[in-house]
Amino acid sequence: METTLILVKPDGVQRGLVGEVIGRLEGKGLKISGLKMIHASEELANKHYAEHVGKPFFDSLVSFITSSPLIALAVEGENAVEVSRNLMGATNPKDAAPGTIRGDYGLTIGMNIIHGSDSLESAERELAIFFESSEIIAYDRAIDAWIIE
Ligand code: D4T
Repeated sequence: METTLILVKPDGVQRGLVGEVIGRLEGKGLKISGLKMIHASEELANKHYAEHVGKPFFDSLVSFITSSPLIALAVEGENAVEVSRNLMGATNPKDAAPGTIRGDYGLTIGMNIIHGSDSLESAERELAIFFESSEIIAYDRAIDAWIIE
């Protein structure tokens, strides 16, 4: 079973899309195993976006992600990384397919509503940035008997 990091970015929180995003993740069958609101510091943003240091959009990315609170989610399920990336849609909302979160709600790449780890390795690294291990909670859901073969 995989666990991935999902962020509802500041634009998603400001636009009242937190429930919509969580609803889509839960509706798909994924399980929330951690959830918190954070107003990200510059230090946390630099850590999370370390792979983008030096890119032309880095400064605006950090300033955007630290501009207002975000929601961090630990999301668990079979193939959770790939499944949640598919629900999100392409990085640039203009290219994201209708029916995906970015395809339905986004317009520009700088405000693309949601982040999801792009691999299991990234998920492990990013979950450790946003959560203490005690904040990710293992529990059973009765409904999983009707979701997972
Ligand atoms: P995140 O990391 O937000 O889930 O997005 P992706 O995994 O889909 O895309 P990414 O890492 O390539 O980009 C991270 C973040 O930077 C913003 N961005 C990206 C931007 O503002 N301008 C750009 O040209 C690119 C490539 C959007 C997402």
